Amino acid sequence: MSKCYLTTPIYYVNDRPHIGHCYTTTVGDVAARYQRLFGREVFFLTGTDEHAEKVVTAAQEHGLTPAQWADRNAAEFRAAFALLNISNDDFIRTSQARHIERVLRYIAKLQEHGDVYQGDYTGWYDTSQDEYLTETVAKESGFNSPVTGRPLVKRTEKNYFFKLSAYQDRLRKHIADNPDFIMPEARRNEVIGRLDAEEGLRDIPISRASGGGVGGWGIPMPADPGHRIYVWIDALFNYLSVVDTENRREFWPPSAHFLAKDILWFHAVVWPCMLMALGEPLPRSVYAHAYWVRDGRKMSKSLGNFVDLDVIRGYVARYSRDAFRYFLITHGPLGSTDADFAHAKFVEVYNSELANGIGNATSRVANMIAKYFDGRVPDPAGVERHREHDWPSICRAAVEAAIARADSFDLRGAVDQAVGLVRRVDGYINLTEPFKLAKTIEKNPAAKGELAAILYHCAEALRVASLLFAPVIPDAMGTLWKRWGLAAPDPASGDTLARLAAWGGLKPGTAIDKGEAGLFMRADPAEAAPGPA
Ligand code: ME8
Repeated sequence: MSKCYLTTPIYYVNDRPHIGHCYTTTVGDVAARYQRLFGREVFFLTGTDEHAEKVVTAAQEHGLTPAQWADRNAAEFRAAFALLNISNDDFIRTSQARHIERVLRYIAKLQEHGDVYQGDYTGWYDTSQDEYLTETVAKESGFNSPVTGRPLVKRTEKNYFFKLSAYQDRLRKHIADNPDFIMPEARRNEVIGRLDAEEGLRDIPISRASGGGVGGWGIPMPADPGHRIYVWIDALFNYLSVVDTENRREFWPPSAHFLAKDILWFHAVVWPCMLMALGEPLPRSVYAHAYWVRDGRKMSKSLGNFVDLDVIRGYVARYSRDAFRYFLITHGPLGSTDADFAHAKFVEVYNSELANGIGNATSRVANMIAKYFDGRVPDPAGVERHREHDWPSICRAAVEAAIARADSFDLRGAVDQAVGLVRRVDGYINLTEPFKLAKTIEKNPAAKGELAAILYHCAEALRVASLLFAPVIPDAMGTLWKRWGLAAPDPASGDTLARLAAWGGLKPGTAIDKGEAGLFMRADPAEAAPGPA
């Protein structure tokens, strides 16, 4: 079985999770669920980044040790991901021994090979992001953090350096030769533009003098406890450390690292060069999506407009976790443009695509099967009608398109294939009017066969649609399968999409339960957004 390794950033534990963190992890989750459904063996990783200076500061403000503060917030991240039904295979915390041991080994290896050396470093430091910026970037942003707007600080440190400069040419060639290495294309062009504009990559500091505010927090440099490994270097290694074990090694290299544009440089430039120095194959793709904004403005603490965990809980409680996932995936910033989180839009999408879409179509078809066929899947045999609706081909094309889209991480494109099938089923019902046909059966018994064929095609097409919906709305599709007497796909026993989606999976005679209520109840657009905001 082919292997697929997917990752999210590991998130800082100075604060609680918000929609941005939940978004990237949901993107990773949906991509992972599609890949499992396609029959690949998936390892999906998320976790927390704990050795940042801002974790120490936040802990102090709360009268706790950094470890206590990290424990508390790491638990919040886990809870947020459980709330959203995230199917990660592991959760890495950089404070764990399994990670620390391996980071020490990687650094030692880089030192042995001469890729890490000691020297002085002076540069513009962004304390809010824990990173040094190049002179060009610092100047461009008016010597303020391009992310948070806080003033940059000029710092000089005795440091260990990584020879980034030595890998520049190889990196450029790799980016040029592999169009999918940095996605989407706009981001790739940005990285290429910056690489070309810079006077050449400078070597980067990978350590911090321990006195520099970090205290005892962070991983000490091998054989030099006076220095601690710079949090970003420590963090990037998580992707390797987690699978650098006997039974997970084959997952390397990752199929994709998912992240947002704020941290693309680290992932598309620094990380691959470190991997080259370690002699490791490079990730196939680094996928950097855009940002969630709110009502047209950047989400930030000072504006108080974050969609935070409490707001997310409110949405999940009122509309279901499936509905929240669906909105993130279909209306989020997966491409290169930012996406607005607006309540009115959420309700509109929920009603039109979930309640009135897959929810209504499955109820409508199940109700007619209940009424006209005693709740048993009718037998379509021997009836040929509406040849222009070649349902097996229509479904096959939708499945193929969904696979192609999901493989290139166009998750909305993949789920849109399911939405498209539902629309076609609705259109087919309006065209064939089975409810009118049912009234003619008494006079014309042949109409019964036609009715059976129409409803069978509708139900079977919806079954195929449900498979394509499942990675995004797994709870609702699980409910549907139970009602319709279908087993949930079990990829481990060879249930791949290609096999499951083959026409005819719904067996005539199977009992269909129409359920107490539709899969998604219609929402009231006039109701205020779930708080607290
Ligand atoms: O950068 N819209 O952690 P972090 C969309 N620890 N996504 C957003 C977002 C928004 N408004 N805000 C945040 C770090 N994100 C490092 C990463 S990885 C080796 C180390 C998401 O807690 C997005 O994925 O600041 C972004 O890249 C990430 O959160 C930053 O999380």
